[in-house]
Amino acid sequence: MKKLSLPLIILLVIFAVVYFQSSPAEVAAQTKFQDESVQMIVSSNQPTASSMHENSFALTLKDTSGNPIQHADLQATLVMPNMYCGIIPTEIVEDEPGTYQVKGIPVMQGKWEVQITLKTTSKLIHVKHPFIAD
Ligand SMILES: [Cu+2]
Repeated sequence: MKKLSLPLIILLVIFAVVYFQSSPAEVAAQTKFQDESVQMIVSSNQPTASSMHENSFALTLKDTSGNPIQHADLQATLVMPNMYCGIIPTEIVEDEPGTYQVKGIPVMQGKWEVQITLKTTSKLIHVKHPFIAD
């Protein structure tokens, strides 16, 4: 068996590093938030969103004891960071106790965020869930 040459090995290592860095945390399939009263998980329901089509995101809300938070005062918009192409409204439906579906249409390809605001009795919580639209 032929030995791999050192330059080839170095190249392979560089490719591996670049490859693993190309799936950065900023497009993670899930965004988790937790503070002293609330835990929120936001998940993309599709690996890559489709621009000009409706896409959805599942949002689960629990208190710190793990009980679902129902009828939450939630708002969410779709926004492209660093662009001025508009703030896209979403529809939010609670389909199971404490589980909400956020639906909206990203109007162009690129990097987007679902920007979520949860209003509790004591404060506003802001969570950003990044996603990519093709
Ligand atoms: Cu844009």
